[in-house]
Amino acid sequence: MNRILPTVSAENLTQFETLALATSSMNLADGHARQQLTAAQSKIVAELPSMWAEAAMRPAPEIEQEATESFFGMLGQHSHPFAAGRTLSCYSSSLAMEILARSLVTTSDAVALIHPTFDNIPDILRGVGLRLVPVEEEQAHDEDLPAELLEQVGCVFITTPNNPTGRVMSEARLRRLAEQCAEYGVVLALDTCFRGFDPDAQFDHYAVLDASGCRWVVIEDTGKLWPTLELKIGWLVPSANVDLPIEKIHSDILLGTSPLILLMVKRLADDGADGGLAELQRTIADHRALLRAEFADVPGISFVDEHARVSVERLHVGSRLGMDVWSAVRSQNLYVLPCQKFHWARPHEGERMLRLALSRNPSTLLAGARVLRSALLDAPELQG
Ligand code: EGV
Repeated sequence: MNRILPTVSAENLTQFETLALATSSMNLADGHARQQLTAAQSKIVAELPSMWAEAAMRPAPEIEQEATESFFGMLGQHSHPFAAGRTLSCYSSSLAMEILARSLVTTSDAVALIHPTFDNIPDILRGVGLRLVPVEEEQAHDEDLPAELLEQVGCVFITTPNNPTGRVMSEARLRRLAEQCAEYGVVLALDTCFRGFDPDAQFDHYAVLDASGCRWVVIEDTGKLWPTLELKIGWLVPSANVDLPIEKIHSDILLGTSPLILLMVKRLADDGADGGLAELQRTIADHRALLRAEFADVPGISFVDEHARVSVERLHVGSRLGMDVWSAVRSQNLYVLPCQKFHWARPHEGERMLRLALSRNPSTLLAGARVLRSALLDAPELQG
């Protein structure tokens, strides 16, 4: 028998994710890393007290340099501009985005934004008063952007790999888009928070962007990779020619990030470069295979993003409504993410999809998958 649940109100995806945190539930909702630490990562965590002493003693800029070199290096981003003082660390990548948004609105009133994508990006950009023009993911990846679009915006904002689709912008495509942005004087902004999961997103983006001559800003993030209890760093990295008040606004908001967290990031990134990142990619691939196998024989169910390697996976629930499935599994204590809000310009396009998190322990993932599977198979109102 279903328990009686209070009616929910969730205004955005993060509020849907918060519901999953509030209970002792199976949480497959948010994209944060909640899997067990690996043995090597546990060892680093066990050394936190001595890292505290080290962080208190050493000059902060030195620690920041080591963290940046290690993290950007692990991800193939060798042409990062730390030496030029342009890798601005933030408490989170959303804060980096907020600083970018506030900077952009001083010189322009509109942004072209990839569609779909995680809804806090459009909400942050709109929050400072920017008008948004959707750029379909297929369009951004397959064709030149139309002149009419580039003439009316101050920035093109692309998430790569995209959340939730996992789609990665190729080097050739990035080069062409950057050339177009250079031609029109438009800032090219990249959110690369999920790049650690996909080797295809690890070519040296900074070399490509610099060669194009365009004005660019990249947002990097440690937040999705390691189960570090929300201890993380987001980086805001502008080009030399960006001509936006980014450093000023960054300094209005923070003096710096924690040298303890930066030291921890350095150690985790060194372990990542030493095989930890490849291990994480294998873990996510295993979890994706486990999930796909569990639904292989459920009628009307399909996985949307065949080639995705990011730590989230979209499930199409056929003719069912995602919110109906969401409610049915919620009554059994399983939380997933309904997808309509990713489609920030046209929510109905996401209304038959759910997003499931893969950065969990396999036992949680399997238990959640079984609840979802029986809900899809058993509930007559949910028949595809
Ligand atoms: C995901 C939420 C916010 C974000 C969750 C996310 N952050 N709202 N500032 O980290 O995919 O679940 O990106």
